Amino acid sequence: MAELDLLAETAGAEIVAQVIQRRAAPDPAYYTGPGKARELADMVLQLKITLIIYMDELSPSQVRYLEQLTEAKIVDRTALILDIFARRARSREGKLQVELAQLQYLLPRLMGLGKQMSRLGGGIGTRGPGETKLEADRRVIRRRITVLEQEIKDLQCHRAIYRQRRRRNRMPVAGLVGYTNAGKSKLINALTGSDLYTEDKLFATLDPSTRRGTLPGGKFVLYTDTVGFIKYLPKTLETAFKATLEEIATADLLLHVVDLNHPDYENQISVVRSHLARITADYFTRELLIFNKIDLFEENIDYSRLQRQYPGSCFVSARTHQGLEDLRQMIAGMLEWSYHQIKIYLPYTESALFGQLKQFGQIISLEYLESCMAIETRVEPALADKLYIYAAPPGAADHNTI
Ligand SMILES: Nc1nc2c(ncn2[C@@H]2O[C@H](COP(=O)(O)OP(=O)(O)OP(=O)(O)O)[C@@H](O)[C@H]2O)c(=O)[nH]1
Ligand SMILES: [Mg+2]
Repeated sequence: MAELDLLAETAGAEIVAQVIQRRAAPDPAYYTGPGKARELADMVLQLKITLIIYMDELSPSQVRYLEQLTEAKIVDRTALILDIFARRARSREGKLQVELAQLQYLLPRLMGLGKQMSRLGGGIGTRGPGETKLEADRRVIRRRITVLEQEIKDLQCHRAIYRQRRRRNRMPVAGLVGYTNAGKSKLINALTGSDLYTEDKLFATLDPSTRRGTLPGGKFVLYTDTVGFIKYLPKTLETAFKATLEEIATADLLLHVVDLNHPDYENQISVVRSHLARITADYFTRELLIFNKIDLFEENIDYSRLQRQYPGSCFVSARTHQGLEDLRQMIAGMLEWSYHQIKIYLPYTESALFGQLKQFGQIISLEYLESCMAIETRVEPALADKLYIYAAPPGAADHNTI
């Protein structure tokens, strides 16, 4: 319920009352029991309430019955989140994704209305007067959905090309993931001196953006910001934003930012992990858990207990920059682990590849031979793939070729 408050505030609502009812199952007509619904109607009058937000998804007929009874606007949590996303969307892709999610939310609700109307509207075997129009509406919506899906796919192809170009540059990528409002954007700002938008409300970031930072030893890393997670993310939004999150499927490292000051942070960790484990198979091998906002604690934090519970995690404040040097060390360390140590015999003609090696790899030994350089090096997997063809000394490879 506290989170629902925050969502409502983010959407610009002012909260005047909260109502909770314990029930074995939702009432088919009023969601709460009819008695409780009438109580709500009284509250609407007394407190001049204009909007009621429900925690669960409501059926179209529940919305209609409740609107009739209370004369307030009825919204469920999914509609609320969709509304926030619609306000926040900035990029073309973000806007298209939100529109797609909204239409997918709307479509089955129109269907529901259609059935209702045809029953009201006509005699046996005739169509209700509203029905033909609704049919047309549905067709328009379906067509729009197809168009949106295609446009989103095109934009994603475009982004994949950029991603490949970045990969060709051999810069390792760290994706920032986490619950909404954990401080992902602020942490990127702290690490790179950028100015990404941050706010103490939910879903400040919708679009992925990337900034370059430096690691100890002078190597570069790219940090990619992503949309935050929330418990019970509406299905339509999950599908719409899945592709955006796939950006991080190719990241070398996933920095999972946690708001340590949030009363429910443990639960938030599980929510994020279960979402991500579904998106990327080897999530846990690439996760670095970062507890943020440690500046908000007046007494000492029991770091050793948290370290035991979450081994390999680290503690920072994106606000005061406390712990950032340790974090950079850990990022560099984790990127090293995934590095391959190989020995290659690189022809002098491969100067471009040698350039990449010097810039992005670590050269352990280098020997100038007659026709090539013998190099022992540590490089990230993608570059190692390119270098493996030079793993055999010149001449030796010929015997193996068929
Ligand atoms: N005190 C304190 N506040 C922080 C810290 N890091 C972030 N915040 C605040 O927490 C709020 C959320 O920060 P963001 O960086 O917008 O969080 P986010 O994870 O990007 O959130 P979304 O994009 O909305 O999912 C902002 O008001 C920040 O100023 C921190 O280390 N200490
Ligand atoms: Mg953000």
